[in-house]
Amino acid sequence: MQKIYQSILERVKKRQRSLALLIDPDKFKSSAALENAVRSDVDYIFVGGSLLSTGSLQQCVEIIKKATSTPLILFPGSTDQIDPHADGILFLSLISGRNPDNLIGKHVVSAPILKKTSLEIIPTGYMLIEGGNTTSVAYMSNTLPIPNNKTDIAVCTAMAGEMLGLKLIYMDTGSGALNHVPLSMIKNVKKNIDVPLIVGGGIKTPEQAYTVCNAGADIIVIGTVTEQTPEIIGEIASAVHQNSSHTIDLNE
Ligand code: 1GP
Repeated sequence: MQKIYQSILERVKKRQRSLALLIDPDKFKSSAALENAVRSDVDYIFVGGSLLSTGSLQQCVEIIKKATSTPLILFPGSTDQIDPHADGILFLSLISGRNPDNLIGKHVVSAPILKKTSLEIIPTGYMLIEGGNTTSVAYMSNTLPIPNNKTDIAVCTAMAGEMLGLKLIYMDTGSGALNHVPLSMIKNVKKNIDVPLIVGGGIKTPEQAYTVCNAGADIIVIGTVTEQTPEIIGEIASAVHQNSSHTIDLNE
């Protein structure tokens, strides 16, 4: 039973935009972001990072599960970021890149581990978009992000991902990116796919969250800004949920 994915589909059907909070176990030093998330109606919590050096994924998952029943979804940067106590996992194919390890190699390694868990596995086409600086994910994945003015490449990549059977498309400029994914790119990708669209990276204000949703993102992901200013989570959640009643004009 694909409970999380079904909830995403239902929210998309009702035109409800969703907010996901990304928690990087390395940066999870205080629970301020988590406390704000619990208070602020965050819809999903993602946990993971491009590189874990000091933090403990297991400890992080345990603390979050104790604090909230919000669906906890692993967003793994590597095959060792699997914890059976989470609710689900984005099974990521880095389709914007040409690194075979991120297209199939790591999946082969993690498949037998995942098979032994009851994690909901959500096949996700992950697309890295150039966001104004070199992010950890671009460096660690050894892939080239799609240039932010190459909307046609982004659209064709997303369409191919959907045709391959991936259930979500996640466009990301990477954690700590200077810029979020361009609005015109979001609009064009959204127009050309039917699966839900996640957009993350470089979203720092409620206004940006609103416009990114308005451009066509079904779920937006925020991380870095919440590590610096945890109290902004409530304002961003309001902006995202306020957008839910708004009818998106994809022809704008
Ligand atoms: C990164 O999309 C997430 O994968 C969140 O990015 O940390 O820049 O908010 P930020």
